[in-house]
Amino acid sequence: MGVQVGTESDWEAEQTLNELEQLASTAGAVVVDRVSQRLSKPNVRTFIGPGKAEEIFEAAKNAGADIVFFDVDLSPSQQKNLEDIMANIKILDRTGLILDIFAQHARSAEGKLQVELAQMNYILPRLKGMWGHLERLSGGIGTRGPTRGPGETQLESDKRMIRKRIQRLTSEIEELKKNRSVQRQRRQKKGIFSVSLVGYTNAGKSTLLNALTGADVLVEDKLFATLDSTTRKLSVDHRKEVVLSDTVGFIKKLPHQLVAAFRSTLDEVRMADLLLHVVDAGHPRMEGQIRAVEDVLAKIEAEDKPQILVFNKIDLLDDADRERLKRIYPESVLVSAVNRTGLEGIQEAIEHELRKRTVRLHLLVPYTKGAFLQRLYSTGTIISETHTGEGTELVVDVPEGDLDEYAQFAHAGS
Ligand SMILES: Nc1nc2c(ncn2[C@@H]2O[C@H](COP(=O)(O)OP(=O)(O)OP(=O)(O)O)[C@@H](O)[C@H]2O)c(=O)[nH]1
Ligand SMILES: [Mg+2]
Repeated sequence: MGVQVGTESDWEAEQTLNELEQLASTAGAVVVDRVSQRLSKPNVRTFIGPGKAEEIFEAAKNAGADIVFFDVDLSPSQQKNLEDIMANIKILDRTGLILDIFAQHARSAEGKLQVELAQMNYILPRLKGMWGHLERLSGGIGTRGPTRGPGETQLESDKRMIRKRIQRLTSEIEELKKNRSVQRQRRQKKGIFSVSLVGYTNAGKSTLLNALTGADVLVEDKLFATLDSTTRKLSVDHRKEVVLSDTVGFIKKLPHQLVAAFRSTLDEVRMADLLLHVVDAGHPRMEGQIRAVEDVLAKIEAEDKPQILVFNKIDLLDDADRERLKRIYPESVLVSAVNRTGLEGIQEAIEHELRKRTVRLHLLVPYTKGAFLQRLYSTGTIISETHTGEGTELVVDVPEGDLDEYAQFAHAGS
């Protein structure tokens, strides 16, 4: 069930419904029918109009459907009201569906904890609806008054249990997060430069990690194939060690429960020195996907990181499309991760980024080393310069990569 709210175009609505269908089949469902409705504003009780809900119920029954997926976020009461209308049919909203996929794909201990935390936070406000069902089934009259029915007592104790579980999960995740940040600090201390792959789900991040580093991360034509981060060494032409990390993909309206629960995984992105934003250049909603990724980056406070835009899957484009991309995004790199073409462009872009990093040095250059001084003028930025009896004393910002060369002239007093 797709809903076009406000000014969303038919094309846009069609594309988002396609994405919902892809999410549904990734979760293991077989889609038998698609319906959409245009709304100026959502109905408070049922989101879509109640008449439309009846209509969908009929269609779903006739098609033998078990579930109706809604491409919006339903409030707990809207979900319950819809379930009341559509007896024996499960109602799942976009967030519920994405959570289900995450639950199926979580492999690592940390991933599983994070998914469960997100699920618990999703379920908590929805418990009432679940118990409401049972109450009405088991009698009805009299259970709704000021006296507490058995369902309500059960509800209270379930809520307590879930809250406890949430606390427990939060502290276990916190524990793992500490380990992760120790590892990260070790890398930082060693001066390792860390690059993170980010991008819309299915853009080809894992394929690119594999192509660039020889890693063996699972690649699938499925949404959210990767949930855990993998970090591998990347060889670039620079004295600094560089690592590349792959992690969970983003999606339009990534559920906030997941963003919150995946904080520690997403820290990898937040702490990176450079982001490679991988884009599926062959996707019809490419621009919308770029925006969605930027939205998520803003949510995790990583929007100001240095970023290289990498257009992947260019094997699916013709020459005109490629030229158009280059024109609109002149700073970008065009690659095909499966065909391993254009990868040197990524290496160069990373090297370029590394060269931009400078360190401030205090040097004393003897007058006999005129050529060296010339080189300093051309590659470094002179902050101050004085001529002394022993030579030229300089404070200068030089590229990190050239550090070794200058070591011999380090000023004794610095
Ligand atoms: N044609 C084409 N397909 C590609 C290319 N790179 C990746 N793919 C395909 O795109 C699909 C997704 O690739 P992944 O590497 O799993 O994408 P991902 O970004 O890691 O996706 P998630 O982990 O699910 O978020 C797979 O079917 C890949 O084979 C490419 O350069 N060209
Ligand atoms: Mg992946």
